[in-house]
Amino acid sequence: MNKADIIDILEEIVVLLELKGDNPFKIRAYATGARVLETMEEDLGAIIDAGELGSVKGIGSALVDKIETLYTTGELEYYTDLRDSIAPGLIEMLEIPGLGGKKVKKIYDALGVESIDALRAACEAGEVAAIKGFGKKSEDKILSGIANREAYAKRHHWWTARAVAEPILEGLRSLPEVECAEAAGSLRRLRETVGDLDFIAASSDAQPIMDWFVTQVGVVEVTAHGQTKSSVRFEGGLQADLRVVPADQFPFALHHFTGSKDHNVAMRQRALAKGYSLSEWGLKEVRSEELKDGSEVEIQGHGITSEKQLFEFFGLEEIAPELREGLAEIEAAESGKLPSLIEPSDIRGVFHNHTTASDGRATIEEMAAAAEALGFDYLGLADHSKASFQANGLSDERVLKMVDAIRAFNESGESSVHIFSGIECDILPDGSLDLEDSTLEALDYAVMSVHSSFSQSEQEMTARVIRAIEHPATMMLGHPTGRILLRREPYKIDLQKIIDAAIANRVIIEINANPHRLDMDWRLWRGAAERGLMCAINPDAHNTQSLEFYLAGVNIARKGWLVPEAVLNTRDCAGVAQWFAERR
Ligand code: DGT
Ligand code: CA
Ligand code: CA
Ligand code: ZN
Repeated sequence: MNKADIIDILEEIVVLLELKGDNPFKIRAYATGARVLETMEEDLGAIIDAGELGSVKGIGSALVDKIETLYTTGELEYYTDLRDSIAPGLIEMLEIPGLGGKKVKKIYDALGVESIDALRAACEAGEVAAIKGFGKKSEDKILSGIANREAYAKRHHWWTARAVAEPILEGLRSLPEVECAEAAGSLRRLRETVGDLDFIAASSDAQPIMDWFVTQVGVVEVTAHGQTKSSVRFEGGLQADLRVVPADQFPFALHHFTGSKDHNVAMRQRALAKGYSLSEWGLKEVRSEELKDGSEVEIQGHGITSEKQLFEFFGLEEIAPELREGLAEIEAAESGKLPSLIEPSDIRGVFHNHTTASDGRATIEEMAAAAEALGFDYLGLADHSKASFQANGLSDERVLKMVDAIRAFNESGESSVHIFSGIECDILPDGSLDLEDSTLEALDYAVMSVHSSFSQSEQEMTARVIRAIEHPATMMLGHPTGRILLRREPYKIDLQKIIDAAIANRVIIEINANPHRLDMDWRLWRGAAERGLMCAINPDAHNTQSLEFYLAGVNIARKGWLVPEAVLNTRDCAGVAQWFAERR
């Protein structure tokens, strides 16, 4: 097991021990151990191999064994036993925003509630507000957390859904009976969250495909097993439908089940205006004389073998699935005005990533190597600033040291990737910045983000962020609504005013490409870019693997109709350096 996963388990042990009300010294030992591992620069494997883990400061004797066991076997009986010793309902409660181990324990001790349903009932009866240390406000927060959790439980992050869909799709395509197969629906439209998966396959022999589908690894329930349609549920709750159609229907079925519903409605209207009824099976001419005498009109494919031909049949350019949201894409396709969307290969580097200097898990060297492996020309490192103390944010002094370290790295010639030195500087509650102007000036660029006082009024929050945007050192605005998809609602903010201020001050707004954020939302990008807003795709990576999130960011940029020119990451290293320099 790698270091990052070991840290996750140690941190989970902390929460579980808190929940049990275990000895505070023991709890602190695990918390300290996790933090020490996080900031450890040496290779964990090398230390373990040398038998030196026990002499690392902050790693107590009880932890040495456990970390070594996790490292070598990937498992830890102590941890699984601990988890099993706690009622599953209590562990579920930890998923409610704002409820950690200590609070869940307080509630349990006071009221004996052991499930989310019981917790909701207790909140509704005002019993939680009466517990010492809680109040009406935290009770309301728990209630809305439960409500959101239920609404959210039905959907899944795109990134997770794709990981489930990919092996199924590959498997389908490799079956001898399958001519072609595609994942349709919201997954194909690159929506930020996915309700269920919709697979379409072309074949004249559906039964073996159905039988294969319902016996896949990860299927925990088969909800339908028909001749041409089956439905299953995977571990983790995601459901999937598979439909098998004859090859000549495939483009029509694929188009129909890709949706969106609004897009389909608009396409059908267009078809009707041209004398056809369009469905998932094909096209039917609408001839009034035949309809009158009651004779059947045949459904035909009109020689259409691809979605491209289907669009062409109706005088349209091919519309990329991610644009099919019923937002005037058909009008644009009719007049040849669809954008040449940005593609993953346009991305030359990314900004806003973290290192071990704050709460990231990889060093400058490791991040640069990972960026190089992705084929990037440059990498922006933007660790947290000091107000984000829980993330080990950097003081002015530490920022300047980091600038030196990055300069030394660049001069060492160790990597073909150029590092831009940045910061993710906190926007304080009054809109002032967390670092001195002189510190900010020493950097190549600065991303400004809100990480505190989320409950300000819309007016306060909007004024706060605009004040930060107007600061001359601000080059990018980070995750402008703070939303965590399926978990935390955006804070209240007037984004149209923010967009206007960003354009007026030549500030870039990021697409935070973490699959749990995807903030700013794709729905706003088309209009904003038309008005001149520049975008940066920022994975907000806290480890080397997460640099890959840039792909989720490109998805959102495409959904937002963005062309390469609107995105800073498509410029080469010199172009980016020039953009930063001109902004000074
Ligand atoms: P999801 O699963 O909630 O993330 O979203 P979708 O878009 O995947 O929706 P889903 O799975 O219910 O249906 C897949 C597609 O099938 C949908 O995007 C459009 C098409 N479709 C489903 N129901 C209807 C309908 O009642 N009318 C029309 N025109 N199309 C439909
Ligand atoms: Ca779906
Ligand atoms: Ca579906
Ligand atoms: Zn942030």
